[in-house]
Amino acid sequence: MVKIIHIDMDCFYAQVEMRDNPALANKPIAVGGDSDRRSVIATCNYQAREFGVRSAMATARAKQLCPKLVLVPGRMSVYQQVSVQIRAIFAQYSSLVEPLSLDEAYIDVTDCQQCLGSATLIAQEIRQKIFEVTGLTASAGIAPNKFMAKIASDLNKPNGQFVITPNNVDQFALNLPLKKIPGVGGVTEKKLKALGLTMGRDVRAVDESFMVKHFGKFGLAIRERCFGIDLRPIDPTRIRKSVGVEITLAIDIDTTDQCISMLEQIYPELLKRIEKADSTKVIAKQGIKIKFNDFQSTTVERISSEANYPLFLTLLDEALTRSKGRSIRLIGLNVGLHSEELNQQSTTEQLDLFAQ
Ligand code: DCP
Ligand code: MG
Repeated sequence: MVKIIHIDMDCFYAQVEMRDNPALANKPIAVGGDSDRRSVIATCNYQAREFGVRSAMATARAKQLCPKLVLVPGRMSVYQQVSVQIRAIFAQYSSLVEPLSLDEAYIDVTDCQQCLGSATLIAQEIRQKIFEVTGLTASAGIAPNKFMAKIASDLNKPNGQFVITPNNVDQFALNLPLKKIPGVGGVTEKKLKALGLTMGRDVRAVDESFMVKHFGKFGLAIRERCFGIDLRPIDPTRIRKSVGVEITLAIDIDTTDQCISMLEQIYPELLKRIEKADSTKVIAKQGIKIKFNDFQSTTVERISSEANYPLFLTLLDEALTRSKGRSIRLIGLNVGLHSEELNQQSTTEQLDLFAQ
């Protein structure tokens, strides 16, 4: 039986800032841009969350919700150092480690002999070591597959862990709120709800073709999850080769102007993600992706050494010539990063603007 641990640091950037400046520890804080009206926060500590402040929220809005919020500028190089430290700890338990971001990773401990082979005890020990080495707390999820481990790591946050045993998988999947499935954002959640689907058990009651009709291939993945199935293996070679932002639209759109207004919304987020991406790589190309209302996608790319906005507009024009009367349900922008390493995959994070 496969044993997966998902580790996720608690309010990561904020916790690092509190560690390094104890004066912040008892105040609601957020890490991110301040004054600029367009800036957003990266994350916030748990005190701030009590006021409803959240990751990716506009700073202005966060300040409204929590007027005493202390804004701290981010220090990416420090977060990167911590990330190296925690990855070194994961490596003591398994060679099958798949980092998802600086503060998060899957670890396959199926063959790990330490702690009598108990994944629960291994997770505890890893969290203990993280605390000893970095002074920071992490939470863990332990489950027979990736998606359940990821959901589980949130259930006893902060500084806790949650186990889903093989015996509990079925029950957990039946009672799973669909919005907890990684990849299901606000738009998909609303659409599921409109179809009468909110829990795992609801999806089990409809057949595959229904899910494909409404959600394309992703519908099949959702349905699998509702049966507790996730066959994706841990991929230790997965390294980001591109950085992207996608937005699934609440309502399909048709005109170039509507598309441009969407680009204006997601372009700043793309720039932010590029800034955070692996600084050892350089931009080699930029691309646009459009998904039409029949779920067909098209992409247009050009060689480029930056995320050039006017060039994105040109690429948009080119992509739209392929619409043949179809409306548009998703737009994405991305840049390809150049590196010597082989065998890489790209990831595009879903930006769900309507979820906030
Ligand atoms: N982050 C970001 N922008 C986002 C989300 C996250 O810059 N939209 C950064 C800041 C976070 C870090 O990535 O500290 C890790 O993201 P998580 O989603 O794990 O969030 P936190 O670790 O902050 O909080 P939690 O305790 O809920 O995991
Ligand atoms: Mg985290």
